[in-house]
Amino acid sequence: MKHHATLAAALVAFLSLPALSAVATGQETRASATAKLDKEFAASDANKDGFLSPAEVQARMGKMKMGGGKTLDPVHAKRVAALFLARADTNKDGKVSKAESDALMGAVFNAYDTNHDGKVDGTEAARARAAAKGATTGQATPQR
Ligand SMILES: [Ca+2]
Ligand SMILES: [Ca+2]
Repeated sequence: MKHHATLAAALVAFLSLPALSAVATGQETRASATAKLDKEFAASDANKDGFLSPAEVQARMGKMKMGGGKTLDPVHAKRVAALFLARADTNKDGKVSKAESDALMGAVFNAYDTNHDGKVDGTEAARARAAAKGATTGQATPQR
């Protein structure tokens, strides 16, 4: 199992799959990705305590629109949520703070910004989408 690719892809699926889809021919910068993350975090933090609980992440995953306007089924939503929690919750308190979320987004952004110019362009975004799709269908796409 390709843990790194799967977990990174889970984060991309959580944060920016719709965003990346929208910019298929454009570019995502670190600033624009961060802005989307801020919105996504706020939208996911249902009880507004500043942390994402497993239940909040799972609920958000379950509502997320995937390709073709379909939403994730509960089994996959739970799986992707668990992957996200496992990767993002670095202090292991069972919830994801904004700082933890930001740190993981930065790492994932760097992973997809393969030419390290501070932007994820159309090609890089397409790769990220393919990996995210793999994570949500259970078929992780190898990354290099
Ligand atoms: Ca919360
Ligand atoms: Ca935590």
